[in-house]
Amino acid sequence: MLSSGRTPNHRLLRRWSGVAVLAVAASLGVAACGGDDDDSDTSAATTETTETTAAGGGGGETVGLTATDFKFDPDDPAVKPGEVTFDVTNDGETVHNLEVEGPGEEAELPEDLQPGDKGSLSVDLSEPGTYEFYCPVGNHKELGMVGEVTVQG
Ligand SMILES: [Cu+2]
Repeated sequence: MLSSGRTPNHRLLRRWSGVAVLAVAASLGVAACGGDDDDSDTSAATTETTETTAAGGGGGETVGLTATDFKFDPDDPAVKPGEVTFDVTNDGETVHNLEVEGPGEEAELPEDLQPGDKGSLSVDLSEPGTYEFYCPVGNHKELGMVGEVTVQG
């Protein structure tokens, strides 16, 4: 009776110790990440974490765009259909924004980007085709801040 009762108990203990090791490893990993964020500057790290989460949930792609005076780089990105997130960095010396003419809607950043600022704009590009994007500030579009995103079929 006693020995038949021991075996399951041992198995249970082993399982629990395995869980405990995993839990410790997980908390160490979290602690390490938190320390990094505190030390270095990082709005960039924080932003990336958020975006990764969002992209994973929606399954959409992320396009990195740099805005300068006066163009976007790249100006001809290609993506798969879906919810596309444009991460815009203003590397210019004046205010910029991003407006995307999607298939059913046009979208732009709620606030213009000051020099050095970054912004994220998500647009529903679930239909294949080519869609124009540009900077809606002043005459920046005429100055060359215009591009085309291709949604592959
Ligand atoms: Cu602009």
